[in-house]
Amino acid sequence: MLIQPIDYFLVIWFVLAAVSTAYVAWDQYRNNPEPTVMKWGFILVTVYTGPLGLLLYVLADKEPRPGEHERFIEPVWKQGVGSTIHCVAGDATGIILAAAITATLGLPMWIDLIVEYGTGFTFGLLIFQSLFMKSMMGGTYWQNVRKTVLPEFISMNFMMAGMAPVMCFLMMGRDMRAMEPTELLFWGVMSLGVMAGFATAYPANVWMVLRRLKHGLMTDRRGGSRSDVDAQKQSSHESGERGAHERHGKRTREQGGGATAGGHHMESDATSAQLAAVGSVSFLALVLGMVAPANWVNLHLSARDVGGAIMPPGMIMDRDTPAEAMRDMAAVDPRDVVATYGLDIHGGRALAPRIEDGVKVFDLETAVIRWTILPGVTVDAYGFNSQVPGPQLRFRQGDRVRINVTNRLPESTTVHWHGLILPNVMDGPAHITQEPIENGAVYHYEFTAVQSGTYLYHSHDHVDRQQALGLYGAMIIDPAETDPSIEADHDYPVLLQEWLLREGLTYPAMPMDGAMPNYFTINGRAYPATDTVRMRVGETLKIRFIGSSNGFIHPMHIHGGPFEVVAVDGITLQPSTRYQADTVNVGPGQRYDVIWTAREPGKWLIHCHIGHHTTNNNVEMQGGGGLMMLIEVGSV
Ligand SMILES: [Cu+2]
Repeated sequence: MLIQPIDYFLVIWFVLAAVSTAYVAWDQYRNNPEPTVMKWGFILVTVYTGPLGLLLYVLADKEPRPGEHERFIEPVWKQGVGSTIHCVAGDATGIILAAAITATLGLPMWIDLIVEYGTGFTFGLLIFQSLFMKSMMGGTYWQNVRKTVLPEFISMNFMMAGMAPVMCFLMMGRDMRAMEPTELLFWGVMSLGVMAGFATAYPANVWMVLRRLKHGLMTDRRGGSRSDVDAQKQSSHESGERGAHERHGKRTREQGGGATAGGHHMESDATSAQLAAVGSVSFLALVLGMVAPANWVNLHLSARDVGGAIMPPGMIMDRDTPAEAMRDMAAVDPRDVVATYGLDIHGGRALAPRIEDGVKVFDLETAVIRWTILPGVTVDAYGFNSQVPGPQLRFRQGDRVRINVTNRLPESTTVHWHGLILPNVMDGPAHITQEPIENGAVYHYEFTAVQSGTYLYHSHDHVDRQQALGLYGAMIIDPAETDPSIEADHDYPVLLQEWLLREGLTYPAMPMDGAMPNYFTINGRAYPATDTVRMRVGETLKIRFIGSSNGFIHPMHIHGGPFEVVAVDGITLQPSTRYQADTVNVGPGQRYDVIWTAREPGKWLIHCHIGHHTTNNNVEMQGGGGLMMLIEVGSV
């Protein structure tokens, strides 16, 4: 599935690459007078570089009109292209094959790079360079391998110097789907890497062609004629006439039987000092290209470690950012979403228990859902029973309660019953009191409610990620004996949350670089999509503020006069310790039960007093956004 704009671009790119390759292959075999190995060089490079490969082919190699190939390919820049093509065809094939294999094996990136260099060098040397040379020069295969080691070394070094940084920075950049050979992005990065490698290898190839260390392009006519530019120049000198491609062609054929002395004497005029200098610089470039990225990205990680994570824009990722941190902060994969819910579906709906042998049984199931927080704005959330917040669990003090938790997330989870006195093994922290619930598994939590009041439940595995993505819900325990002094005409829980939604992807919001939230919800909705409580003058409203949010404190304020704080963290305050306030700081995990009296008719606000938390993506809509809701009071 395509989940980012770049994916659509890549589809178009690869269609163009396929068309370009088909054309180059067709034209090479149908029209172009060239040795087979060179035909394949252009075909492969066009596979990797798409329309750019086609461009190079048409501008530098494709015979413009019958009989013109020999003269057409003469310019040095074209010879340089040809030389780079047969280097890149082999090297890139080796590098890309190695990258796909090492990624699948889950090897760390720094090992990938070394394996890629080795494979690229081997492919280039043993396949393209040596075969190419052999077809040009004759001689045995191994003689040619020996002869081409140095040119291949220089060319491959420069090629990798260009390709390695592209791979490191893009594969381990924001969108690490680029690490996965199953993703288009991986192949896109490979293509871009080959283009960079081509560009960095090109100057050295031009030099090597000039110094006759390498061959560039050449002509191979059907019926035995064969020449390259060197041979042609020679023959032109001899005959005083150019373009006679048939004339000297037979020579190379004739000496093909193993003679080491080639028909056109490929002898380089490069001095040892020049070779040493170019070789050294190429090696330095290689080292720089392979090592420098380690200053910025963590090359110890493998494709498997990062699992195709897409990181939030602005997250600081450096050379020692652990893979676990990346996975926790990564976007929810839209491909994991199993269902989409609109504004007509509310979160925190009361879940009726079934009674089994006197036990109140609740079933909770986690899943990845698309949840609407505003008209036209959805988050990819982790939900209990496909809602955000999870369903409200309500039971009575003294009840025996069993909660079956089934996990359908792409990762393990657990549930913690926040604030409750219960057996340790039922408490929920992953790896501390229980093994995490893996995907598809069920865990049975069972306890007797000894307390009463306002509580919450939430994930206690990868908490920073899972709770931030929606795994929380209210747990309301009614006292065994009702206490009229803490009851009100209306009862409304307020579960707070922060969200980070960018470019269509949902990241767990956290108080850290790059993860700061831009949407805020009360009961899974941002204002103006939040509920409105309707009541009449003289009536009372019990608001249960629940700090289900993951990393931020919200000073929750109610307009229209003070309220009375009657319970804190589920504990009912003695009448003498209850107090009046108009704002309570609701921190993560905290609960405040407050009773507000409707004194005057009108629209009264409940909102967070941090201005930014009452905006939607920094925009105020209809007077606000985010953590805001209305109490609409009618006259008596
Ligand atoms: Cu706030």
